[in-house]
Amino acid sequence: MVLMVAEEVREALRARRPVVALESTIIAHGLPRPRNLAVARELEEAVRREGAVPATIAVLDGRPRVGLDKTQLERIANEDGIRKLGHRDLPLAVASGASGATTVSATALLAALAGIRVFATGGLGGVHREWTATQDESADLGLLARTRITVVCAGVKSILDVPATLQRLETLGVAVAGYGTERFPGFYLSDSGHPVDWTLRSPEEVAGVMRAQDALRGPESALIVANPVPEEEQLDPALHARVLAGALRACAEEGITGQAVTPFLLDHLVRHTDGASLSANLAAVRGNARLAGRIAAAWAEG
Ligand code: PSU
Ligand code: MN
Repeated sequence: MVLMVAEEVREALRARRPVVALESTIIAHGLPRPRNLAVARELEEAVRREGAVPATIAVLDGRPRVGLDKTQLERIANEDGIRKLGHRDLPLAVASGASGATTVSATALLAALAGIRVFATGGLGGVHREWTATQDESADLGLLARTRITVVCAGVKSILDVPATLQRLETLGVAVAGYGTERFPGFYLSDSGHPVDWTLRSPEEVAGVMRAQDALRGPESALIVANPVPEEEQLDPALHARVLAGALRACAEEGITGQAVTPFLLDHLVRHTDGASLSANLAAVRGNARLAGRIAAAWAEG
């Protein structure tokens, strides 16, 4: 098979021990160097502390890899020219021997192919503001509508049109639950200002929903577990609103489009909040990795 699954991950899957998939776009394109490599390692460590095996996913020299060793993780963090790969890019990268970091859509697809059921990320992609002009909606949403995976995230990135994204998830039939909250989290913020219809309060409850998904044999869609960043670690909402407005303006003025939009906005926020957005982002991802580890453990129990 074209998929290269690391030995440790393969062993864990065979023995039905908990495994958590981690994406690599956040490392290559979502966080500044050299902090990104430290974060990549820290996320794997957070998963391990919950008793699960981490599987960071990327494509290196045309080979999709599920679980990276030390050198491979360093390449994703530091190599120039690492591409950003959505799921549609995978065959192109494989056939041409390219190297790239995988977004939520590509990571979820490869994780599911490898037999991994739980996946942690920061914030999902979604419907961008200005959608009527650009039609920019992340491929994450469509892929999650047809992939049986549980994604632990801090909601969708707050640079997006959050209510439009929630509506798209409803239309696409993707299950969404708040974790310990009745509010949909806002990535850098604990509360996006929008409610969720369902709340789950323990890893066992999440695993119960996953089992019900399988028992119902409905469409092979995902479960989104929206886990808020703790309030004391969130970005100041007033600062967030102000800097985001500037970021969106700069994006339009500089004519940034397509795949470059998300990395541009995230980077603008880091630079204009004196790193505060980075701290909030890291707190969110860390919490998600931890929770995903616990969910994977509850899932493996059953
Ligand atoms: N979450 C983060 N940082 C990121 C991303 C998510 O905290 O960089 C990435 C994910 O890989 C997600 C991608 O799939 O951004 C969405 O990009 P786009 O809007 O171009 O689909
Ligand atoms: Mn996009």
